[in-house]
Amino acid sequence: MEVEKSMQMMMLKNRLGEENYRKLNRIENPILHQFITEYITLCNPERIFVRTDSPEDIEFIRREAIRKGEEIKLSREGHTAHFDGYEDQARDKEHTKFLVGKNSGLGPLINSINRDEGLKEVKDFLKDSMEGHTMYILFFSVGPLNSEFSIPAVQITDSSYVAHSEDLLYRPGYEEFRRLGDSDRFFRFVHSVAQLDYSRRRIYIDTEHAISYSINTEYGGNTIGPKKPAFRQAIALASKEGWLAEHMFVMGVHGPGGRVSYFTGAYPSACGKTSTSMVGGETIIGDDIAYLRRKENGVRAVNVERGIFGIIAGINSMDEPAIYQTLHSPGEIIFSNVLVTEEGEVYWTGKDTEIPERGFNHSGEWIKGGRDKDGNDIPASHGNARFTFKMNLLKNLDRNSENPEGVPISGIIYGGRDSDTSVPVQESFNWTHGIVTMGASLESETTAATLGRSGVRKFNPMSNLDFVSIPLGRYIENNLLFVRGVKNPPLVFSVNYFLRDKDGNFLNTKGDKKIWLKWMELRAHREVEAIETPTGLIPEYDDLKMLFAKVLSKEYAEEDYREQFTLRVPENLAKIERIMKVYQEKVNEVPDVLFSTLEEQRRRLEEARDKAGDYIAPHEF
Ligand code: SPV
Ligand code: MN
Repeated sequence: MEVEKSMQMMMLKNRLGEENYRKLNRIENPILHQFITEYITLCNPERIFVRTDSPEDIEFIRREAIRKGEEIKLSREGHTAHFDGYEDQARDKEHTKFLVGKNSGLGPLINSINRDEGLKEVKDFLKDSMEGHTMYILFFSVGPLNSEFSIPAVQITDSSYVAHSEDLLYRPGYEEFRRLGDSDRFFRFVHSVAQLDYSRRRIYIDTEHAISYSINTEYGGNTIGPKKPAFRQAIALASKEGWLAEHMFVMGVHGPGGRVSYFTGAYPSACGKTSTSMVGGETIIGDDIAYLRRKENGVRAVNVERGIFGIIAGINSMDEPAIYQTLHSPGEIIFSNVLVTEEGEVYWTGKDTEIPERGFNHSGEWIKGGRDKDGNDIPASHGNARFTFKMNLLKNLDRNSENPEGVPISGIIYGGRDSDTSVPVQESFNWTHGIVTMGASLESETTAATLGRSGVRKFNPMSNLDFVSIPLGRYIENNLLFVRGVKNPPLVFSVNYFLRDKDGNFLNTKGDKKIWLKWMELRAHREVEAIETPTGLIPEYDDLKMLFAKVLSKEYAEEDYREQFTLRVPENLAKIERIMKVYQEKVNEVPDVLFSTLEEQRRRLEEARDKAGDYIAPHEF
């Protein structure tokens, strides 16, 4: 054993060189050394760079990204642009799989592959994949520094763009690893751009060994280890250890008298998650992933990130002035897959300036009206073009964003997208009712912006279907049991920003979400009453009228209230039907209480319909 260990260290010294060897050796963890040795041998890089938390090392990565052309400098100080391949613009769901043994119980909604088969495939692809490349070895803390919530992570990658993005998005973890000693409780990520052969793009997740692999891709959602790969690992680890990893923002909603109440929120893509977390006047902690722990006095949460990898399309100076301003100020920002002009300016779809005549984008040289090889219009910027920055560029960053103890959570919000079913905001009767009928029943309608037919409802429990790495029923059960014995569990709410009238017009404006947040904040302190309906507790008109006037200086008509908060019984019954069917047919280990809770909701809806008809206005309750 000792001989083996010293052989390994000798090999490391040879490959790493004096300086990098010294950096690695300052972390005394044979499990880490063994992991790194294995992938140096397999990937066979030309050079290796070990990144500590020092400013010089971080600066080195920034310069590498420019030197190698993975990023180009833009006209503003600190701004760079990166392009992913034309066919590499989003998460590759088809080729993202969990490596599993026999009887994993993951069921038909979760992609998996036999571990031996998957490992063989990905290791074949990784063999010599870094020939001629530099391997970066990076350390992060997934979560705040010095925090019980956080998990150390090591990333191996040959992309300086990925390494740079990770520096903006995650807290540095070299010193955390030094403190960790020889523990094996850390996440491992192996990424190689290899030959960027998209037919061999793979994202494989092995939760048993806490290793995630990603190859032949650059897009952040596939490659940035501490983001979605870590999230999938965290769901499995949390299930073992009794906490929750959730696809949630964390934000502070500011109530009367300077009070701040914290909320988390899970919304599927394109349902308003990032824009809610950045609503003007409130403060943000995070926009994507939260870890939650139960404490005697309630639930606390942290943001696992320190930056935002956000969709840029549609950001304009009118609707989102704060972020628009940030994107036009000096500061370290990576723009990915936007249009870059000759002057080094950027343009994206929905920006409120003229579309440039020409520029450079993910398709290469671009001219207005240009078409791809299949004759399709190439938009100036991709619909999934993004910005990446550290949140300290934002003026509305919450003062508790780095708190190692997290923040106390007053409410959890589940945000779906439906045109005809759920009211704009409602509170559940209790935790179980909320988890079952709001979280586990979350759906999102496809929009014209996504491929395929619009208006199709996609089942997406807790907005987590792409990430759950354990049997889905067990994951729901973990959520149900989470607050057992907790004195002040968070309230559970649902929101729907996309309700329409018979003619297809939206019933709310973008700004209304701020009112729903303020109402939830008052509910968390029991400062307003609510009306009990079969699906949950809805606001009283007078309270909303007061909030619209105070917060938005707007008149809120009683007619609007009535239309927005009318209970739509047939649509709600149809939804229960759909959700029941999915859980009966496609999900393993479903807790009984899920079915009984949906059944009770069905009975309440039917009784209400018998008394008051299909469409029931709030004053009838
Ligand atoms: C999401 O799609 O949920 C994102 C972007 O947050 S990605 O990093 O691609 O996952
Ligand atoms: Mn996300």
